[in-house]
Amino acid sequence: MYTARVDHELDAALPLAVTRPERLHDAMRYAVLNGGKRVRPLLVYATGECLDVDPKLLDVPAVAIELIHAFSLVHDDLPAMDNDDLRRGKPTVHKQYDEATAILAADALQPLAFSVLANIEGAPPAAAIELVRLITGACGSTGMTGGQSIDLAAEGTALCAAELEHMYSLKTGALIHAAVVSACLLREGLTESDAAALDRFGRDIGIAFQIKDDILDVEGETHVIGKPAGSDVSLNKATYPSMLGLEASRRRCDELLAEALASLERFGPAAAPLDWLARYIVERGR
Ligand code: GRG
Repeated sequence: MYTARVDHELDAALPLAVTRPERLHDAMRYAVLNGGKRVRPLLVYATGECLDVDPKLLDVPAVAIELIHAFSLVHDDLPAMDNDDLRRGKPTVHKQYDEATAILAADALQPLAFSVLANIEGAPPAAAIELVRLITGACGSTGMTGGQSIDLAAEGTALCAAELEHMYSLKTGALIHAAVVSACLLREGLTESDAAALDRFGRDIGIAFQIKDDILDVEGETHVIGKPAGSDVSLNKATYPSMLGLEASRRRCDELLAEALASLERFGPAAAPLDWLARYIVERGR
């Protein structure tokens, strides 16, 4: 239900493909609306449900965060980065269009995300500013972009578990954590201890998400995961399975899941959607 909701909101937020420049807008829509599990928006809605936040308000960070996620995937697939031809079972944006269009489409998705945040209605102005602060932090040089930089620099080198988890917490975890915290920012009167529990939940599940992504790169099949299986090995990436083995990777995922679920206990049945999503993140097949 929330997947259909965010898809509808994303569609409405994106410029129409018939609006000039048509090719750029078409590429932006392709980058965002070509499938995708929508895990980050689902985390926004599930956290909001846990805290009884109006879903209309949650649409705003859900859309903004998914637009930034789509931007990051377009850049991640470029020849200068992972040089992938397949994403979500379809040609990557630079393969479907061309490299310049892919770069520009990604460039335009980021300001669109922040304009969505700036135009939030029905929340105190301070909440909009807090959301911008949270999400700029999550995608900047000490968040996702920094993590990607560390990841690229680590190709062909050996990292220990702590270094890997630091990289994962930035590259992948920062935006996932921001999805959870964004809903907290929209809940007036949230106690510090509830906020801290959800903060821990977001951090644990963000790192688990990337370890599971690494496991799927080793064990998954291209037609199921929708991107080339084994690409981490071909790129000589420093990953959890390559450094510590599959068994240790699975164990660490399970530990992080257990910690994440423990953080939810205080919320009782209201946290059922978050509980489900956390399990999905470590048990998914794609
Ligand atoms: C966006 C500010 C900004 C910078 C870009 C290129 C880059 C810097 C960062 C790359 C970060 C990246 C691609 C991390 C990997 C995260 C990951 C596991 C992505 C796959 O997410 P899923 O499985 O994908 O949720 P779907 O297709 O389901 O949406």
